[in-house]
Amino acid sequence: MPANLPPQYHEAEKAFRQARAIPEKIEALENMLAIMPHHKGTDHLRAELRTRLAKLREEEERRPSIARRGAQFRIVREGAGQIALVGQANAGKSELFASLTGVPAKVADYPFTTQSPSPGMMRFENVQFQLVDLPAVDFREAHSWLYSSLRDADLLLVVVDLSQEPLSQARRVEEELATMRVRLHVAGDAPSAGDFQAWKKAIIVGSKSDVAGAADNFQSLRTAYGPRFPVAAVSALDDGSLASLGKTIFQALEIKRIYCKEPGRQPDLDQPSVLRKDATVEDFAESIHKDLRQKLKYALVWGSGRFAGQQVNRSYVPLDGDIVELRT
Ligand SMILES: Nc1nc2c(ncn2[C@@H]2O[C@H](COP(=O)(O)OP(=O)(O)OP(=O)(O)O)[C@@H](O)[C@H]2O)c(=O)[nH]1
Ligand SMILES: [Mg+2]
Repeated sequence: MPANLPPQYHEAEKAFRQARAIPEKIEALENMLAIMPHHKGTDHLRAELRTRLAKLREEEERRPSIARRGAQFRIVREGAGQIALVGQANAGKSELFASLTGVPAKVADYPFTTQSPSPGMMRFENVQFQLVDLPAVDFREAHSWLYSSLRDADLLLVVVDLSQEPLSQARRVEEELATMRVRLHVAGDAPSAGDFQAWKKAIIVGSKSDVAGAADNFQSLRTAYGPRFPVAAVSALDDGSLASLGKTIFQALEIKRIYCKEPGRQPDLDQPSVLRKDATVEDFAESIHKDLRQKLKYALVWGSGRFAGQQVNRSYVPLDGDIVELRT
């Protein structure tokens, strides 16, 4: 192994080692080749990587086309979080997606209606989330690229149909996720190594709450899953249920909105910075400009402070909705 490879190369190599699906492996190898400097010392390694890449591309060509479409399905993230819809066929994912985003989606009462991912933006107050409608989790042909969509998401909406027995559906979803080495992350559980490659925060969503029997089914869903996950009931026909899902999503993403105030000016309340819930004033400063973390001396806070405009230090953790004036 040539010694003088840049650190980015080792990162790309790590991504290659962790990649499971062929398109991901190909992408990681391409990155490694792009990063590797051209000189005598790297000739041998370069040739070796090219051979591996050619083999993977051949293998990829031989796979059925639905499995291969993954590479062209990569979704560019937008907004305050990317949220993937996961569930069995006919669970109501696409109907929910269309109701929440306004993006038309094919909805039908036969299984495997959705065959490719579709992104759409959903508004909650003054933030936007990106929802990704996906094929059914038991659509095995799509597993190779479905895995990447799930891994990229910040949060999963596990959709189960309240017109059917919901617990067996939820369990089936967990089983299918496990075959892709994705596991639902329970609050308070420390992600550990082991067989799972992705631990994902999740909301369990009971869909079609307008149908007969839905209330009883929701009750058993909440009893079984409520202690470990946020559980919500929704119907495409009930706007209130859709609106309250927005809040549940915001909370599950563990984010907050911070408004920036310039000295002597009014804060801009339309454009919050969206940060992790535990972010400090100095994290906020860095999100505004990379040099600001260094230059920051103190900040003034309106909202969570004991009084308006209270002076706080760089490690202060502001709350959702706080206004912060940075002083350098
Ligand atoms: N009553 C009622 N029916 C719904 C609701 N949401 C979806 N449905 C019906 O459930 C069926 C399946 O809906 P889809 O949204 O296509 O389900 P899906 O989970 O996207 O299914 P696949 O794409 O096959 O994985 C359709 O017949 C919908 O009309 C709802 O809120 N209430
Ligand atoms: Mg669908």
